[in-house]
Amino acid sequence: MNGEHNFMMYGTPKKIIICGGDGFCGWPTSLFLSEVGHEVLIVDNLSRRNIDNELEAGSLTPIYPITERIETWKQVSGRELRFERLDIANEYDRLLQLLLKEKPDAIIHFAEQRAAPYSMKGSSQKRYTVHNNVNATHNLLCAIVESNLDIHLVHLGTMGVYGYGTSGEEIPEGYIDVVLPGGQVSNILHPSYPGSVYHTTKCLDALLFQFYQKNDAIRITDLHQGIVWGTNTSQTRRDERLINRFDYDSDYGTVLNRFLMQAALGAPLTVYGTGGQTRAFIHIQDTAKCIALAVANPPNQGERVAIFNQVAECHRVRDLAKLVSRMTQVDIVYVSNPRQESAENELQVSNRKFRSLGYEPILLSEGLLDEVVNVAQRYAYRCDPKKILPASYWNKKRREDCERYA
Ligand code: NAD
Ligand code: USQ
Repeated sequence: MNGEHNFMMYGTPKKIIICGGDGFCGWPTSLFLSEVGHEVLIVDNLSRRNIDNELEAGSLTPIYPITERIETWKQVSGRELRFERLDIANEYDRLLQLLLKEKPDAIIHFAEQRAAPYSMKGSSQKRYTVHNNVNATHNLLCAIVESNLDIHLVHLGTMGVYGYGTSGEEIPEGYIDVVLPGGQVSNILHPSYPGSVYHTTKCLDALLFQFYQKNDAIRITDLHQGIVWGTNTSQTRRDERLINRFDYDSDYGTVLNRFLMQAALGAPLTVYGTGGQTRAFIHIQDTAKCIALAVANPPNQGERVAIFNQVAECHRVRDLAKLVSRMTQVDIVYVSNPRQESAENELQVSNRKFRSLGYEPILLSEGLLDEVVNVAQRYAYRCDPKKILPASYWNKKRREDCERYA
């Protein structure tokens, strides 16, 4: 697998706060940034672990408590990670004090409720997602301004802000030329067209970034990431206690990881609708690598929000199912779609900006089999099959259709 790193690419060591550093993307990124020489402080309120309890659906892989994770990393690498339990959406004063005390060079912001199905489950989850995500982002921006420090904010956004290729053209990186009614050409934020309450919060984040950059000249990078697949990285593989989480349930499990787990159980692969949605994908090791590149290449002060598409390749959902099915001889089942989404879409995405910084993506063809054998099959005994079928519906009609054809 293309997992080699030239550490020179990642610049000089910095002090970095990683909000959401206990999560699926945050944990391996924390280890990677520590490995390349940065000083890392993880901030997390552990809400994701609580949602596991609420949904009665844990990670397929056995994840260890955050303190044990950090002690293990010290044992295997000799490097120090620190942890602060803090809710960045609801504890503004503590957040500000932390920035004033630590004076970080950069903050990486993963700390949001990130599952589209969970955000559509019911009014309490919709309201929680908007409250948590918008306040988390806004509190970080306010605290950076109030601290008077020059802190580079790197945010994990989503490809879903673009609306999955509605224009039929290659999706550019964040900005698009439009002809205004007077005939003038203007380069503006790409129009947003979100497909869930969760994706809508990422569009609201983008507007907050645009405003705070314009008003306070904060350095901001927004990474529009595709669906992350894979579990482990060169760092998390170094000890069982560093293992990353692997969500497989219908609310948090993302499509490819769900297919891998279903294949390991010998359960049919659940394609929603026709499986005609095309999406962008990236391996978890590349998530960490791209973030390290973003930290090493901040925008200049006063420059508009830097937007990168953090993706490796695009695939149609039914093609992914066929690929996994060919590899494992497991059947495919087409189930009613619980989501309000187009039956088919085309998607082409530019990732030139990361490519120009030296990013060489890991492709599905390189790592899929390893995931099936070393993760999904190994931990299949921990899966609760009752958590596989959809449990959240975008609206009343989708629920009725799913129940009718169940
Ligand atoms: P995750 O749920 O595994 O991790 C998020 C972490 O943030 C959790 O540890 C949670 O406890 C913490 N958190 C949430 N709200 C918080 C708050 N108010 N204060 C402090 N900590 C808080 O999610 P993930 O898959 O690691 O995603 C991380 C980010 O990357 C999200 O913003 C998500 O939108 C984005 N992203 C993820 C994917 C993917 O496929 N997983 C794809 C594109 C973008
Ligand atoms: N799908 C199936 N079968 C399944 C699960 C999903 O056919 O068993 C389909 C869905 O209908 C959808 C597609 O697969 O068309 C992708 O679903 P997903 O759950 O893998 O991805 P999504 O809901 O878009 O969300 C995930 C992450 C989110 C991130 C987003 C990136 O949870 O945090 O922002 O991917 S992107 O999709 O590029 O916007």
